[in-house]
Amino acid sequence: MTTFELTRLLPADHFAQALRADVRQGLTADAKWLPPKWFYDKRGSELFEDITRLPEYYPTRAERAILTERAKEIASVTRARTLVELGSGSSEKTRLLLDALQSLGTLESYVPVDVSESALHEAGRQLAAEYPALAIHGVVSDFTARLGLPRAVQAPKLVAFLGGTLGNLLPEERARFLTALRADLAPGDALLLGTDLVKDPAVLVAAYDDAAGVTAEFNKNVLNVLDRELQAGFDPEAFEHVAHWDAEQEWIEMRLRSRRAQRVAIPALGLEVDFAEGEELRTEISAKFRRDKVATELAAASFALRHWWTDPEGRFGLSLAEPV
Ligand code: AVJ
Repeated sequence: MTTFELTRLLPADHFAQALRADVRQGLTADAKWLPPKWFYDKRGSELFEDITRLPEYYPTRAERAILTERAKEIASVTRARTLVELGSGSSEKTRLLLDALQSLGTLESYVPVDVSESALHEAGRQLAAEYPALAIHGVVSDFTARLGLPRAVQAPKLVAFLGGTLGNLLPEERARFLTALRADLAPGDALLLGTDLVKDPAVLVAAYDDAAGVTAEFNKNVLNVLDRELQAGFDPEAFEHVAHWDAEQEWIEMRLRSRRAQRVAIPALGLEVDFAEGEELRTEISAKFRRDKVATELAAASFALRHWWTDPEGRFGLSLAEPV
């Protein structure tokens, strides 16, 4: 019999408080910025799903191709009883891992962890119907703040962090995140990590500035979130979507560029924010990796890279690492 339960690890007002703190900090900084996690309200999560189907946005398809090819091997190497998925979103690629672990016969429970309660509900409901033997325990959490896995998860566990979301963190945030994650793993557990790879900048920029304008809408949606949650006065159309390749840092930066000089009120924070014409607000970095960089960052957090797979075109990397 399927069980589906949902745990909120954070106090009820965590997201409201964190949003306020982030917006105050980011929009009063000299170079304005917002953390990408605020993209993902219901509309933002839907827009991201649309992005994954765009012809220009290759990472989802490339990662799925690797998982299709390697799921069986991942299952037999890890023999996981629990699959934990960080930033699970719609849990779409998860089925490949669930199927492989279920065929092997080791899998007992699935623990999706996400900031979006609506995405967890939706995915949990569907997966519960598809996997009647599986215990599903959704966790609403902010894994950039704390991971906080339910204590009771059966070992060995496989923690999957897919899609390239690690790249949304700055290098020092990645180091902190991987170290905290490592502390939650024991010998025999494993980490499955998806990372987008450095490639032709034109291909990268197109993936973040698609012809249909879906990514532009996704980017501007963060302003709708601020308008709704903080009664802010942003007009999303007063900003232009920008996708910039930073060749030195090897990351894509998404920005919102003010089309004109404007002052935006954020009453919930008692704040008025001035934008000069052409001023840019950074909304996301999406770092691109090379194998060596992944191995080095993992090693710095006491993980050993055991397997490294890419899609046939070498666009995306999937790592299987163990605690050491
Ligand atoms: C879900 C974080 C992996 O960085 O490629 C897609 C989000 N941003 N298009 C990424 C995103 C713009 C995506 N991740």
